[in-house]
Amino acid sequence: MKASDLFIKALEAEGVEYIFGIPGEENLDMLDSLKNSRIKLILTRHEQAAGFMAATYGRLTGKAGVCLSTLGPGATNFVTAAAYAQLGGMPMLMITGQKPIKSSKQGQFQIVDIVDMMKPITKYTHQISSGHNIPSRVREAFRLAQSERPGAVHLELPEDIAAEETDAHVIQKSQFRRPVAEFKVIQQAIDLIHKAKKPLILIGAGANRKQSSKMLLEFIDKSGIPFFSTQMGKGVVDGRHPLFLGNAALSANDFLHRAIQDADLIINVGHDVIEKPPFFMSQDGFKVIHINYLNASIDPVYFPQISIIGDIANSVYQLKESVQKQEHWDFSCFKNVRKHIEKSVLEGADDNRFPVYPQKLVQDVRKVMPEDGIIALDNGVYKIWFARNYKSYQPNTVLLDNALATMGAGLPSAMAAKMVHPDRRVMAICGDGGFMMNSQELETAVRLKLDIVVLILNDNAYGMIKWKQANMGFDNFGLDLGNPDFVKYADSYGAYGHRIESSDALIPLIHDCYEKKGVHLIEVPVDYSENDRILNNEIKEKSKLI
Ligand SMILES: Cc1ncc(C[n+]2csc(CCOP(=O)(O)OP(=O)(O)O)c2C)c(N)n1
Ligand SMILES: [Mg+2]
Repeated sequence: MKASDLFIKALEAEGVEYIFGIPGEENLDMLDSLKNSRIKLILTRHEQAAGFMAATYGRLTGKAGVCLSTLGPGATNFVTAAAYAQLGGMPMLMITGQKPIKSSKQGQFQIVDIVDMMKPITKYTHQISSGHNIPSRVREAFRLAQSERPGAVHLELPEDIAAEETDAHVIQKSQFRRPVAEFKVIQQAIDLIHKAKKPLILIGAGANRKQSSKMLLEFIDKSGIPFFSTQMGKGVVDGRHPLFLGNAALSANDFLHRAIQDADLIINVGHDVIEKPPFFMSQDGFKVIHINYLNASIDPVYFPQISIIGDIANSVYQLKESVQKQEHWDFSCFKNVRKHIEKSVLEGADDNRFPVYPQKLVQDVRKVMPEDGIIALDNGVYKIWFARNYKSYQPNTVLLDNALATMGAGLPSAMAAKMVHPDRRVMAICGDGGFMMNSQELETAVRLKLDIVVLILNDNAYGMIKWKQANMGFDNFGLDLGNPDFVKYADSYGAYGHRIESSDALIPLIHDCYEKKGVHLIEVPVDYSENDRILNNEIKEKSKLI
């Protein structure tokens, strides 16, 4: 068999549905092999977007998303997406081409050492130097990408290797179960939980990776211990639960941190330090029980006393079996904090000013999205408002990146989410800055006939950095930009462009867009004038009074 045919067969054996990317001449054997495969090639307009799509596919399915590029410039375009998958814990395989390695007449033209370049941003990077090794290398790449902690892997397939003949056979996936925690450590944890006066549960990104919602809900209901979530842990347990305190959108000085400071034990389910810390540990502060697939990485702000290592759902199940409500537990402060947060997240929901108030926008989006609707956020200051104020009802319905926190992933991740969940409403929410970093993918979305709505929050600036600039006492300088006419821009791609002229217009327009189907882009002028006052000052002052 031709080596590139075997490569595609190996991908099929892994259950691959799509390959996102842009082939170059070094991938032409592979492309030809793909012709007869059930795997669909999804051509994008930039490799970075293909990488974001593959990573999001992996994030939502647990199976590595696959993307393809040529050597040199195509492969270097994958770098940000690789880091996005690696830091975000999203399984993703990049396949890149290369000039022939046995003999080549092109000197060093376009040659970059891609395998070496990928080292710091992948779990595994390898050049395939013989057709014979394809089955084992592909299997190993998938195994590593998909095992905890999931991340990015890379295989380079040189042109001459792709074209050679091989008699190797595909290696089938092996069956395995995730290891589970030992009962002794569960008992130590239960002792600590029972002795604590004010235990508090934190739900982080790891709890969103596999199914752990059911067990967590049972643990929370049986123990009655209140909980909060990190930005990437949103939705694991319904945000409408009466014991849900809120979301750690800011790292410090929000209302929620009053509860965290009051706690003497945090039961951390699935957070690791790669996601922006929701709190900082100190020597004389609360204790932490770390529950995750892997042991905790120690950091100046994170040094848990007990680690329960193994399948999260099983660990939580074991805890649930043994936990008993304790008379001496005192949740009065947490309950008080919850009251303040519940009020605070709705503040501004009825503020009809135009340009639109971000707090109102968040609640409007909540109103139009069904329980299982997915919002995919790019990175900008609005991410804080959504993380803090938007209640998520189901796992993985808020796709945001608080690990690499890159701009540019909002639109591609929404597109991949719609491909994985064609029956759900999906919305991309981007700033004018982040949207323009991958706006060319509007063409891909139109070509794929995806039904998505893209909100562009327009402040004609890199607003997030303006907000930080103000927070740090710097003058307002260097962050304003100009924009295309977004309505015409969308129309020129064959998408539908809209601009709202009043705050009230947003909800009916979004419903219309979903009914009409197709790719809709809505420009929403936003009023960020109070970000600094509220996020940097008011919340801090008010939280001191709780
Ligand atoms: C690729 C990348 N470049 C730069 C940054 C730093 N950064 C974070 S948010 C931001 C501004 C975002 O602007 P915009 O998308 O317009 O959103 P806004 O905050 O204005 O709502 C910048 C420059 C980043 N996170 N990622
Ligand atoms: Mg902006």
